[in-house]
Amino acid sequence: MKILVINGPNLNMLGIREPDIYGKNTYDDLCALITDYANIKGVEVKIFQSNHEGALVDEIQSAYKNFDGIVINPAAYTHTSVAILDAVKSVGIPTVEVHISAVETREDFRQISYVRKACIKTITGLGFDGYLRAIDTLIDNGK
Ligand code: CA2
Repeated sequence: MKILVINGPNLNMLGIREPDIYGKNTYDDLCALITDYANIKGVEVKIFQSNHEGALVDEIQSAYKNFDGIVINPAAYTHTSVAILDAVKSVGIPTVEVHISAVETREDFRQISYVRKACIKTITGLGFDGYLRAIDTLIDNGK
């Protein structure tokens, strides 16, 4: 099984500020956690991060026929991007939405998620472990 993990803007800044919301671990720590877990589970994983909406759309499109599942944290684009929603719909690949923080307990503008409409599951508030639970969800979904 091949899983594409997509991270949106500013997630590469994890651990630098706002540790109370996102924890004190870095983006490199997150990538290592995901890679190690994928190895244990015997799945292939590619991790992609961009601050650019179009680059995220391009990456989702490139998954078509190449990946069996997508884990996506579109970060701020969660709350604004119809383009990312349409891209996920267009490839028809089972996709899980992840947020490190409990977005449902935060500001009003974080209550909208466009991509959620195209996702089989949403995981919030579990910190970095949310990505691992998303991988579990995709593995179970593929059985
Ligand atoms: O909780 C999440 O995973 C978010 O997707 C993270 C986004 C935020 O815009 C979403 O509403 C929820 C933010 C990405 C990281 O932003 C940073 C802010 C300060 C310091 C480091 C990273």
